[in-house]
Amino acid sequence: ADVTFSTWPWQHWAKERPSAVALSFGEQQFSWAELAERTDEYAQGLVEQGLKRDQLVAVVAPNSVSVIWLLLAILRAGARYVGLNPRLSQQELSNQLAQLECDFVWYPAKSGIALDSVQGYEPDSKQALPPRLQLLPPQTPRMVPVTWQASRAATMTMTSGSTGNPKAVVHNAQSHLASAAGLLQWMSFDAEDSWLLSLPLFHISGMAIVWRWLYRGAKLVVASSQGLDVALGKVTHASLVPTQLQRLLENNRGASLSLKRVLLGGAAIPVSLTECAKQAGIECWCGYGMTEMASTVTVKPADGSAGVGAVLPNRELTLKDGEVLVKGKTLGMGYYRNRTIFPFSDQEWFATKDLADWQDEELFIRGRKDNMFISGGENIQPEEVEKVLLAHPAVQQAFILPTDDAEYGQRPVAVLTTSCELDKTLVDNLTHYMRQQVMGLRRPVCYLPLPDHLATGGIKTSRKQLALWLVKQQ
Ligand code: 4YB
Repeated sequence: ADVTFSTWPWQHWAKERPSAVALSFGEQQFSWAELAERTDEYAQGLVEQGLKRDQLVAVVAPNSVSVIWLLLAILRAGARYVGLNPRLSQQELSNQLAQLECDFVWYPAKSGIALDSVQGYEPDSKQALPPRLQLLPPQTPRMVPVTWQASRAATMTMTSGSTGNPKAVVHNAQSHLASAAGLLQWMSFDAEDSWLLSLPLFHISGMAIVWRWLYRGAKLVVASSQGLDVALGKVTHASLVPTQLQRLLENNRGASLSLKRVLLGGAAIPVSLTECAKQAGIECWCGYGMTEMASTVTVKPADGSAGVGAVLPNRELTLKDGEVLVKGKTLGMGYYRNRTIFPFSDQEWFATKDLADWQDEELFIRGRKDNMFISGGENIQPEEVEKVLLAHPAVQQAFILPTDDAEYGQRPVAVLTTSCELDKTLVDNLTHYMRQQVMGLRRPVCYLPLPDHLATGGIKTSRKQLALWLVKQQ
């Protein structure tokens, strides 16, 4: 059965295992006792700066140890945490801050973020820049009177989907902990193990790492300036998106890794990738999940097939006309807009827009409903064609996008990253290969290299950005 906490999880562990290492950052280490004490201090520091219960703090930063202190201290103060991507343009950032009506903002001193200069943020205007918080110990220590309540709104996590404006998904501690508990029933993560904060805390995949750590009372490792590759050599667990694992295997050929387990997700996971990892001694788990469900929904140990396994405890999943519907204890409280939490439209099931089917008790994701397009009357599901491209030995990443065409309505274009230059020889080779693999209208009419600025934008390449870029190429 799931563990339930009668106090803040860190206080629980400070009592149970006070001297066990909770948090590690470069040479610095904090025990659970120290962690609980510091969290209280930072929470008092925030309260002294005016932070009140149920207020919202935006943290605009890459992962760091400060971001962990902020998350814990904000929760401890009874307030709410929202992480924003520090790579957003100033304009995007100001839009998100305004849309969320944040009460406070935090960003690191040397971040290059200069919110004061953002247009639309004039003093005294309705969209005034939220005051900047600092992470400081209190001047006059006294208790923060907020008590642990797992059902109160705790975090907001932005999700963009593939189209439209980003939405803020609200979760309470209960659903995060239910997500952690269910996953850890299947994937072992013991108190002696350590999970690297290998994905950004402003994305659900990073947020979920923190709650698994809090749930288990294990160790969280935050990468120091030496970077993720070095840190990966010192942990037992990590969460990675497929392209990260691919890069890791390329850079670290044969190097010894202490990694016991890697949880993969966020995008289609090529079988060739998990097979490669296996040869390097890394046990991969293939997951399928989403922000609204506090990360992983289905999972399996990698086994050479392209499925994403079965439904974890604390989640329910069904298919309706091929679309994945989900619900359960891990479903968030709703989307946040106008200082209000709007429960997901259909109270019962949340429609994911993902298309899938079952094969022998295992879920196979076929692609997103909203990515599908029509060429000469033929339905093209981009992900289906991408899978074939990814099976070609020279292809590392593949995106199929529609381009407008007078005769066919739309036609597929392939945008790729490849292990060698995408020159005429490779294009001819791919054209020949695709002719054997897929039927006429589904074959790409042209092959383009993925531009760098879109390949490294963050954790997921945005199809929307890619489509905008593609229009400019024609
Ligand atoms: C997929 C997909 C898959 C998601 N095949 N499409 O802790 C984890 O579960 C984790 C570990 C490592 C890396 C990522 C994760 C995640 O949480 C990923 C969750 C996520 O991507 N959330 S999202 O809101 O940003 O996007 C959700 C969408 O991503 C889904 O609706 C799918 O369309 C797609 N997706 N896993 C194919 N295995």
